[in-house]
Amino acid sequence: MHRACSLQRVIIHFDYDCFYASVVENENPALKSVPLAIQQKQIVVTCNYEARRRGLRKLQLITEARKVCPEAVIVLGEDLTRFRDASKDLYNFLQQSIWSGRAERLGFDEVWLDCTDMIDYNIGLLNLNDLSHSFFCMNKDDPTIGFAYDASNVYGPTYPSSPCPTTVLSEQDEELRLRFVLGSHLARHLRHELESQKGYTSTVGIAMNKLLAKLAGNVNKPKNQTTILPPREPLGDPERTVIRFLDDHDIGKIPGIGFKLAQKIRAHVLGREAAFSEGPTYAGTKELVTVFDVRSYPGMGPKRLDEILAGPGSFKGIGGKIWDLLNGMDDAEVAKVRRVPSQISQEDSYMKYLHTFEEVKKQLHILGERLIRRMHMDLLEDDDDGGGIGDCETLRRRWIAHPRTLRLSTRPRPLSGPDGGRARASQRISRSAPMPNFVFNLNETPSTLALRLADEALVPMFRKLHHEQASWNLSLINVAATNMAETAAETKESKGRDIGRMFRRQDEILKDFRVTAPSEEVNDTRSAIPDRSAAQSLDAMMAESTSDIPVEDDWDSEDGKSQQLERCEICENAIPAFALAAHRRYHDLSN
Ligand code: DCP
Ligand code: MG
Ligand code: MG
Repeated sequence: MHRACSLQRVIIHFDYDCFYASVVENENPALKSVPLAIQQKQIVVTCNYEARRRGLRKLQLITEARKVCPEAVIVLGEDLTRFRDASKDLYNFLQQSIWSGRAERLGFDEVWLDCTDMIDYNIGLLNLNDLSHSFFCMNKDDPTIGFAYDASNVYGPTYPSSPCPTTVLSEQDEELRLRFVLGSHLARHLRHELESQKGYTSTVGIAMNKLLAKLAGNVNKPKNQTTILPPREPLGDPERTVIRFLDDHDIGKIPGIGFKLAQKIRAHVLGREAAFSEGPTYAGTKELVTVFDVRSYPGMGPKRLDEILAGPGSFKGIGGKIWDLLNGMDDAEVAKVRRVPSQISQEDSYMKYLHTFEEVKKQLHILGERLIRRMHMDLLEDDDDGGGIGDCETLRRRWIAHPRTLRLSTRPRPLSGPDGGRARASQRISRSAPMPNFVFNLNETPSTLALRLADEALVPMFRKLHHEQASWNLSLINVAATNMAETAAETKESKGRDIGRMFRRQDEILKDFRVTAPSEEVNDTRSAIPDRSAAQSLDAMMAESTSDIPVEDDWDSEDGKSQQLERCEICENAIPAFALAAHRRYHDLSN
């Protein structure tokens, strides 16, 4: 993207306050006024602000938390369903409020919105002689939808926190400032709507790119927002404010610079390995190496960074990319709203052997059922033009996408080395097969379908992967629905190509999958889905793979490119960066 253009973007970044705790509070409002902690394994993954006031912290051990605040209510948060659903609901709410279709989720509790077009439009509506009585239009088709605001002032905290009295803004900066004034009011409005309609408070950053919007949000937490404003002086350097803002940040805090990259850069600047906190906190580095330290290090630049960061896992141009980030430049687009996830998967990890075949089968059934339930949540929508006369009480749902492939992956646990030490962690192995059509049958319960799925597909796949007869030592089993074939829809986000034709065909294609009423009759759905030849037998499609499967993007990690994954040194799993600290503690505890 052209630089001048990227300077004009207005990006808003949301991070929900105490997300998991807020989800639990919204289910049970009585918990709002008491200290509340959410437990996963032996760790407090988050806690509400009442608990934080009493000394509880995120990623604290439960034992510590009980000592610090014995009166805290501790709720188990290992089943992620409620958090995932709330996350999706909030995301849908936010993405529907904006126009660009660019709304990107990171993990469960962060969303970027590209609001450039809304700001452009509303700048055009301003009466420059009476800015304090402005109206922000939220719907081009209905000029009455929106909110009144004072465009002569920014809303909420800013960076820099107060304008330098002697600075005269250039005309370009004046224009830019006005855009962010509008951005700040839009952010306030969206935060307010999210709170009043959905019950969630959030912390928001408003800036000209994704990197800065995300970091800006951290400046004032919780229930607040921060806007990065011009001036970008001195000496007319357009990036000046941005650089000042970034300079104090620890290098590891910059999104896009993960733990390993940060350690390499620190080692270079310090001239030795940088020590990092060990034990159960693993919070990061003990030694602060700031963006300023790196940027001002003699000879530092894209080329030097390329040299420092070369090695496994690095990519061509990494030096330039990281250098841009250190200078506040990030041309990455906010990803477009996706109607369906690229894949859905369910997995579980196991600390103990699965001894008997019955145990394996039980796990496959459990995972299969979770997968089908997930497919129902993510891939079904109400069929508006469905029910006919007299049919209004019947909920009709239709599939908006069909995963064509079922994949089973396992991760065998390696034997320990001859010295008793831990051997190198092993890789996942997997098998894929066509998704059996019966899983799309909505007249059967997920549990019944999952029994059949386990018997007819997952067990045979498992047998192909593991020839042993008993005592499987697996650290993980994952079942996934992949290779989505999207059904067309009217939404602008839909990828369906010939929408009209696909709509006409949809009735025919999906008639067997419609639910009209619970029925005794089980449809034979075998030949109803197109693009799958009956000749493709399970065996013929099974392809063994011994290569490591990267953690692929699904609805939860939305866009694999933006979700920072880091590899755990102990089990070598790819873990979202935000969860790595807790994940390492999990290993500590299980040793
Ligand atoms: N989470 C987790 N494991 C981690 C970190 C976070 O399971 N190591 C979960 C719990 C959090 C949610 O992700 O509620 C979002 O993470 P945040 O870091 O944004 O934390 P919170 O939203 O809970 O708190 P804050 O108000 O500081 O944003
Ligand atoms: Mg967060
Ligand atoms: Mg949060």
